[in-house]
Amino acid sequence: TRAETAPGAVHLPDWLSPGQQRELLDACREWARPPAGLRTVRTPGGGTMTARQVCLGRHWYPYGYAATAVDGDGAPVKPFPARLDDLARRAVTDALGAEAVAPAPYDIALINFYDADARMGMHRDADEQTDAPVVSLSLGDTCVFRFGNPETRTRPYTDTELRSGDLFVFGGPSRLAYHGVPRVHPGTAPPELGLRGRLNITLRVSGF
Ligand code: MD3
Ligand code: FE
Repeated sequence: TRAETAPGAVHLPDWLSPGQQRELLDACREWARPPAGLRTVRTPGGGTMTARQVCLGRHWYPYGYAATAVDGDGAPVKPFPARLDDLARRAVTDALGAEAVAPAPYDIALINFYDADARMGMHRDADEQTDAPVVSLSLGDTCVFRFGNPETRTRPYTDTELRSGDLFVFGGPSRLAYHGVPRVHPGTAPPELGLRGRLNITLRVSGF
């Protein structure tokens, strides 16, 4: 049930098996522990993101990357495991075909933790190598994912639900589209996962 939301934006529901979801969730819980664990991201305007974040490879700060935490515990970021590069390459191949796989290795993961009230406003991701597709994996509660357009933060956009185990790949003309998460549906995670809330893992090529 591959769905192309826009050119280069491909949704593969249920791409991760229950066993793979469990394995990835356990790994995310480990990565979330200090040092260099779960952080609250501060925006330049003085606000905070409602989704909390763990990074692998580089910490993300609005709007750039750093090898060492510049707030919180100041600890070096956790390494990006090679198996996540393998996972990202398989994901891009399944969604867009082997031609779309970037030559450079995937080397950054941003993991967002959403509770029932967390949201993500409409934004674009342009702090990485933008010719490599972004890979997004969802775990836990279902959310409303809003996919916009490359020109404006506003309409037209398409709302889709992202569920536990879903893969979404954003490449080509969709790589610089505005997108956000206006809502999480609490209590919709697969019960056997034992997760309250939602996790989203994005895999990226830094270009460093
Ligand atoms: C389209 N994450 O980490 S996943 C983000 O669910 C981010 O946590 C959301 O937006 C989340 O930057 C949405 C879907 C997604 C992720 C990255 C993209 C869509 C994207 C990058 C470029 C275009
Ligand atoms: Fe994003």
